[in-house]
Amino acid sequence: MHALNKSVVAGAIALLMGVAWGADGPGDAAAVQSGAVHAGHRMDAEVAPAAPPPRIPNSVSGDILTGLPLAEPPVIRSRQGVLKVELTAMATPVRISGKLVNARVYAASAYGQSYPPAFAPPTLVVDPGDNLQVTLNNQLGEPTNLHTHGFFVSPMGNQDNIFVDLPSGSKFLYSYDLPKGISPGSYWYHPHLHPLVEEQVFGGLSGFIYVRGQESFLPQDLQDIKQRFLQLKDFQYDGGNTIPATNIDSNAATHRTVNGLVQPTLALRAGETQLWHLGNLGADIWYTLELSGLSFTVIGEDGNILGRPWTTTQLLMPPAKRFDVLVQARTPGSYSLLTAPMDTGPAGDTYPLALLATLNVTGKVAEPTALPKRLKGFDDLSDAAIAKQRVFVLSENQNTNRFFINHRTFGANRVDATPETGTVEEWVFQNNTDELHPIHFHVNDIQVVSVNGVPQQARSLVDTVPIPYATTDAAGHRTPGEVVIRTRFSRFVGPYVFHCHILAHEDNGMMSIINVTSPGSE
Ligand SMILES: [Cu+2]
Repeated sequence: MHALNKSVVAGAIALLMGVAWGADGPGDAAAVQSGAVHAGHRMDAEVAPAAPPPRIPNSVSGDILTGLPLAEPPVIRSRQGVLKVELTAMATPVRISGKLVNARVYAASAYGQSYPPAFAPPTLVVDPGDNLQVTLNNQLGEPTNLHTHGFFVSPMGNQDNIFVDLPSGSKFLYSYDLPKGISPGSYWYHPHLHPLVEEQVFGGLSGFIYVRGQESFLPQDLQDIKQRFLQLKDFQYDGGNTIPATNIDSNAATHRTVNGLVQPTLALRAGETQLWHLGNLGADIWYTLELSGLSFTVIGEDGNILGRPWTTTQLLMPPAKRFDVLVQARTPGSYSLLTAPMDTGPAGDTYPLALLATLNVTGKVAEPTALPKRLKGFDDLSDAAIAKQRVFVLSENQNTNRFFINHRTFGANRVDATPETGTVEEWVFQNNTDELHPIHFHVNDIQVVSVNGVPQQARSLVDTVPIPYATTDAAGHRTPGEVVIRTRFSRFVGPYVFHCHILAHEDNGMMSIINVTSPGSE
């Protein structure tokens, strides 16, 4: 439990409503909520572009270097419709922003080139319809496997099968057949072997996958837009300079990194537009991104192109969330990419303000290009016939550190639902705990229908959605947080999971298996 700050908690709820799911005028709502959460440090950068970076409450050790130029993780691209790469998971010392720590990370090799083990491993870039072949070489000293987060592929065999259990010292070939219709956007890879997921991702095992094609939805003069992949991950280390693998405290002081660097610098020309692929690729903690009042124009979420872009000055990113955003500035100066103070509920974490990176806008004042108003439609399930409604209640026991869906922890041999292909179901999530839980759905993305009874106008499908925590009114009446989602079980059969993506919660029980069958089959 952590001290309850009512105003901040109220702000966090408002933030969720306004930023993540605002039905109308998300830009305005976000601006208002931004002020509500932490009135005082939000500033209008167009007026005061050279405001000094905020004071950083996290202690930064002397041997961690800050202010380095942002490095981009190497990119490995598919060739003639195939990408072949070997990822070696290993426990090894790596430098994170100059600091040598014992981490658990991927090295890679592809097309005769090798990529050293790194906290920010290579980005795998493919096209819709490609075949992605990943040989996972496990040198971790414990079992692991691989999940391609957000992929619309089969959950069986050697595709996105999180039931693979690869012993240390062995290799496994994954071969993912991407549908031609998979949405361009940001996906990611990470281990998914229960119950070792938190320690392996926290150790550094996560990287981006990018499906090309977002540019085709942008106007002609943005076809050659500069793109950046920004991996948001944090690290802690013990007295032996080792990232902890047990008793990880997501609420402890931590070092937030961008592409494995603490507070790097990056540049943008005044008037230029850049496309940033932002991913919270860490294990447990959240980000509330701001850029000194500059706007993020969101064109993609969780690997989905939006119907229409939306603009906000604040982006809430639970673990696993990806946003593809256009960034532009007209006035030169120094801007701070930061995560604003937030908490995840009375039983959750409290995060202080932290500077993530400094954006230097160079050149002379220049008007940026106009951004598109429309992008692409999506499979809107608002009027779909609902084959079945299911209710999932989230609860937890703080004393035993166990987390439940419908009062049960994960059962590796238990199937909790058997939807049929070709149907749409409506699922009600009721959060009876005192903290947020971001629920992630494998294989089939979902549409958010309502949040705490308020209907939502979806911008796209998503694969991760935060479920608000329970509230108690003055009379002591407790109301669970509630999110209603819909999902279409389009074509892939087989068992897969949905779970909380705070990986400590997943490892401690908050995960459930569903088995999709085709009608008439057993
Ligand atoms: Cu959770």
